[in-house]
Amino acid sequence: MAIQTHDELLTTIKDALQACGYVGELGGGSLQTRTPMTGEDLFAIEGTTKEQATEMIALADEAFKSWREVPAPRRGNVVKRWGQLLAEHKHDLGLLVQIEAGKSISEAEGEVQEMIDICDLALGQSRMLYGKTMPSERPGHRLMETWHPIGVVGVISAFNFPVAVYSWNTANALVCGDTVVWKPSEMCALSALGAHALLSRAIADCGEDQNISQLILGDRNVGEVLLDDPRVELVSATGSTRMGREVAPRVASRFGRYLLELGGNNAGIVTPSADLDLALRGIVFAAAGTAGQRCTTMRRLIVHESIADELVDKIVAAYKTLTIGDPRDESVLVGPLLHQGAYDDMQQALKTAKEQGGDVLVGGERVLVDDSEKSFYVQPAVVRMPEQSDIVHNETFAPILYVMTYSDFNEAIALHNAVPQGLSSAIFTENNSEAEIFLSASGSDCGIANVNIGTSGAEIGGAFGGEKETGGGRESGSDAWKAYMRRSTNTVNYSGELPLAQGVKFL
Ligand code: UN1
Repeated sequence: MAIQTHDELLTTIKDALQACGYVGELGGGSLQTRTPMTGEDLFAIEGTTKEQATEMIALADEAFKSWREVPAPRRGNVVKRWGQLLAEHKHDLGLLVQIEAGKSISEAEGEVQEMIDICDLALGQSRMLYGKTMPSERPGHRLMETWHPIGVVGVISAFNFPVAVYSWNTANALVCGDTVVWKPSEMCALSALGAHALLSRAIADCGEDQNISQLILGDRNVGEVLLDDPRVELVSATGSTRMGREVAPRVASRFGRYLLELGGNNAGIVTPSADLDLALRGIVFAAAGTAGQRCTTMRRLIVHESIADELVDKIVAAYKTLTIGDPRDESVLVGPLLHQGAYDDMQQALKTAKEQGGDVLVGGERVLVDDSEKSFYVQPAVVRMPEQSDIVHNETFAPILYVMTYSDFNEAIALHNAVPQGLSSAIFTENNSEAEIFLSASGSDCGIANVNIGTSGAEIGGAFGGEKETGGGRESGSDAWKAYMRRSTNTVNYSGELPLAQGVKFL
């Protein structure tokens, strides 16, 4: 998209939403949307009240009663169709993501591609909701497990991946026979309208019940309805650790299930044998890409002291070539931060880092784009830190890469694991045993551990999520579907006798 006037931008949004199949009003509502690209307000759309949200849960709960009876491969047709529509409207939805999250068009469309990919995976999964059969200890008995839908799944998603993470949850939940009530970030309500409209079309095209998919728009207050309503069997929430601390006990107190994908503080270790040019590219994309606003962003670099100066010089030089600006300009690699709050957090973290002995090697300063005071662009920062400091234990959702050095490999692993979060991790090495140790039980303690690629940009085929304060949940591929189902263990006796297990005698 070329850089346009504000009015042209509004027209682009209307056209993209219309192309996705959104037929509602844009304007006159209470939920103000805006774009971080210019900091300007967009449309004020209709928000959802708590009463309406509760009604949506009721509708989804009612729809569940028949959706769970629909054969899973037929449920798969809905996500198949959704994937087709997403492919057709990749650019339309990508534009909305770009406008609200400030991503380059390549990254924004990449996000929609993640949606298409998970639809493919979930379609296949709809024929593979496998349960096990185990040998029974009793003659003439069959022991097995079957998987059943659980009910309404509440999905709470964040601004930085406004549609992809929603689709990981939704595609899996739908084929598993659950219904979905989605509360997206209020920062990305327009992208949500587009993604939701495409799913509504897919449901209509397949002749299924529209009530299996519901959309709640608004701030955290309205989202809280999902935490407390006992009809919401699973709450899948993506966001800060602070949010997770609130979600988990509230949902647990009513014995609901939760799936959390919270903060990361992802590190890369670079060992003396590493291919430094490859490491450089992996590090710069992971640390500065998406303006440091991925939960998988690389925030810490732990480099062997013998190569630290060489690698750091290369990183600083590469950072100086990064194009920062309005992401509608296709030569731009680093777009805006979400808002002033994100910018202030970054400045505060840099100040603290300096107080704790940090040396800012590049970046941190604001970049004015079009002389606008309303948007917040920054030069991504690299900060050389002493081995021990508190600030590196915190996740700041901005492009700051803290660099530390090590001399002994075990020390590198200890530094790596010394933070409360545990999402993603990487090692750059050509030494096989270092790579294997990093992936072993005494290596990285994260949910994702990579060799010779950065910490971000995971494919949907693997399970996505992390340990410790990241919350322990797993979404997306592998066997993550099991979180959206309940397991039933079944013993069938066809012996005509009634032998008891463990050889117990009775009557
Ligand atoms: C997120 O930032 O919440 O691995 C999700 C990645 C993307 C998903 C990030 N596939 O960076």
